[in-house]
Amino acid sequence: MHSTHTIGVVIPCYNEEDGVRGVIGRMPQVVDEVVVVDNNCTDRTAEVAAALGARVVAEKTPGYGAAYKAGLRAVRSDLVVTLDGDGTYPPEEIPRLVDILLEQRLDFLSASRFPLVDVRAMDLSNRIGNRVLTVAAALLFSRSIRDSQSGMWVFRRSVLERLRLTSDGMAFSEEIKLEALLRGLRFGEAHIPYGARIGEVKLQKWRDGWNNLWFLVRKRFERT
Ligand SMILES: Nc1nc2c(ncn2[C@@H]2O[C@H](COP(=O)(O)OP(=O)(O)O)[C@@H](O)[C@H]2O)c(=O)[nH]1
Ligand SMILES: [Mg+2]
Repeated sequence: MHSTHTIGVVIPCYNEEDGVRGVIGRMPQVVDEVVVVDNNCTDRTAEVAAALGARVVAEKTPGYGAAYKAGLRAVRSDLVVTLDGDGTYPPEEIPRLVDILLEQRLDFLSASRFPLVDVRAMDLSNRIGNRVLTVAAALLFSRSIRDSQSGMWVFRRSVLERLRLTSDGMAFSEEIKLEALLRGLRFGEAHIPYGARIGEVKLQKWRDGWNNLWFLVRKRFERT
């Protein structure tokens, strides 16, 4: 709870039993609600999350976007925060990011990982891929986003009904930011430290990278 606003965190998980334990353990006091999406996990993610007090929502459709759509339907708090179940995004920064959202009267705040505080947190090919996608988004949509692929956002839950969110895959991350910008929401970015991952990487960089680029092109020319 921050002043009069309740805060809910949504964490999409595909086999993140070790990561999610750490992430929930790092949640600051201001957080009222933690929703963990169990995206067909075959490990103990759901049990671990429930034992630590999270509400676990099961989503059978595989993919990062599908997991988020289920989590965003389930969360009830006034302000929604998202992050990965792998320990890379800092839960400790939630109070500061919420302050920025409220003080600057924003609707949607995206946490930017760049410039990287710890270069070991992201390998070179991922850094290049991120750059390519960010430049492509800027050229196609004439909007500049410093970190188009960031998975940590803070927004008012009430804005969700204004966003058209379609992607079931990794493109969900760029989609939600572009939707926020294109629908005229008050959008901002704030820098956060990004750390190395706990557990196995789920991103399939070539496949997901191409899909995300293709998604941007399609979205650009589908626009009405
Ligand atoms: N890639 C992927 N991630 C998923 C899926 N379902 C849930 N997730 C979660 O989404 C988050 C992002 O995945 P991650 O491997 O950390 O990708 P990265 O942060 O872009 O390198 C993690 O918490 C995953 O466990 C899925 O089907 N695919
Ligand atoms: Mg991650």
